Amino acid sequence: MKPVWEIKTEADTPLLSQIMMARGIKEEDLYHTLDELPDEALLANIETVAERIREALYNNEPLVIFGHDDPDGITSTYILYRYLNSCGYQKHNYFIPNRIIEHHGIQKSFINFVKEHRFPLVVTVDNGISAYNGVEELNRMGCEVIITDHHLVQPEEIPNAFSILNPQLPECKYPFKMLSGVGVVLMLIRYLSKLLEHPVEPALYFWAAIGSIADKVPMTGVNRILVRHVLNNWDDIKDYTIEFLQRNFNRVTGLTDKLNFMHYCSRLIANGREEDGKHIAMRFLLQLSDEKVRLFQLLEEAKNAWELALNNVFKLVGTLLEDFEGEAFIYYDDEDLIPYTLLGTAATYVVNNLGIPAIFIKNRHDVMVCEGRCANNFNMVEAFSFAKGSLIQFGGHAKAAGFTMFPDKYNDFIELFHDYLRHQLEADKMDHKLEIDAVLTPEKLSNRIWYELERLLPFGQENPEPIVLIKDCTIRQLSERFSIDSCSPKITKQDKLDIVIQLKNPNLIKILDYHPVSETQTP
Ligand SMILES: [Mn+2]
Repeated sequence: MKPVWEIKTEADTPLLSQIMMARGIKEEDLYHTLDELPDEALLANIETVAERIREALYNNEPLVIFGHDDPDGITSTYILYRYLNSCGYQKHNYFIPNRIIEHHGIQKSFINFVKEHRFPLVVTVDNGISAYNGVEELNRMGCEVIITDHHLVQPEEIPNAFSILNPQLPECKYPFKMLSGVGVVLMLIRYLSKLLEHPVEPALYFWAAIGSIADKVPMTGVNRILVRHVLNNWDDIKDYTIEFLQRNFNRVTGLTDKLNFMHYCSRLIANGREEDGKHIAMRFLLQLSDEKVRLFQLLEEAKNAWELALNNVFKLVGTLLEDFEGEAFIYYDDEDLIPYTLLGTAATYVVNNLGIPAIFIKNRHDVMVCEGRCANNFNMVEAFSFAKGSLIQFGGHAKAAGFTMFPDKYNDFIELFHDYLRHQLEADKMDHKLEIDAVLTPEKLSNRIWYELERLLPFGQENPEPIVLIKDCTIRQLSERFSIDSCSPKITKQDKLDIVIQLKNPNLIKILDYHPVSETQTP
């Protein structure tokens, strides 16, 4: 279905002001600083959580941070671990579960780890809110559990934890709900720093920004303030790992370079799963000796292998999408073509290309696992919740969620999912709108325009890269100035068209849609 173009701007003003007008961004929105962050005390239970951690510190009581093996989970674990280090505490440990070996959340290996080391206290980061059974088991062993998480709360299955820190809790008054896992941990650390009168190192903001970017949280509100704070105070960050990594990266000067470097960091720590709660990225981050070089090489190799696997998945999904028509994309990987850890990425690829909800299902051990992704016009958690009668466990965010299910429930699930989809489609008819931020003539195009827009950085969810209508233009004109992503083969290079592009970086654009010149209606 062809989208309807919605031009929300007045042409003939500078590009930046066109975009700001279209998005309702005011000048002052671009200048918020840490001083304007909401008071962390507004997070429900933060006092209970912080006091319990202080008690552990003062009594030199062992505790273990239970993380998650993605960049959000790694940075969450790392900044809390490092903050406790900086307080002079020595009884803290960490455990990063391995999703290749075990299902998501608190599983046998972690229970055994806690049993073996007799930890009286667990702090989960970036997970835990759906670990009802895991928390029960830890409680039975006499272990107290503090949950810090940012995933959606299922009110009928809230774990019996000692306390829970999650902006998604219904009783939570914190005004910004879309923090990443590491964002929640950072707010806890900021609160602790007042309680303990011990400062937060600037580098912790850098790692919190890395986790937030990687987790694709909306780049608005608190998240935007965090990332902008890091970009604007780059030189104040003293961090051995960042200096080490910058030596292995191109020169970092402008804002765009800095963000590219941050994306690189997040990709680097996206790999490194090991067994028994260890993780190469965690070991790399914590390592100060020469061993750091070797761990870095291991991470680089893992990153390269991962990028290769990713490309293969994109190729595969690309062929699946050729000539696909439908309101949702459901794929059962019965031939085991997509690694489990790339299911979510495969689904994201579909959403980016077709704009429809996508779910990828495959067998894993003795159950089926699924990752679902969607755009703003759908809610994946709600869809799974609708079908929960056929699921073992589900959780996540509106736009990114997952579940496990017994294989004999597959048909039931598919039927329920379709029911939900049909309701949803009837409810809002999913009108396809393409919101255009600015209108330009081809003469105004150059690689420099990106830099005029750097004040809008970082781009991300809810602050996407600018979408610009280029009037009366040929593909040839565009390709003289930019590399072009996903150019439809049906367009000939010389035809005069009105083309909607998205600026992806200084030299790369993506073509989103086009009309013959006569068909575009302008306000
Ligand atoms: Mn997360």
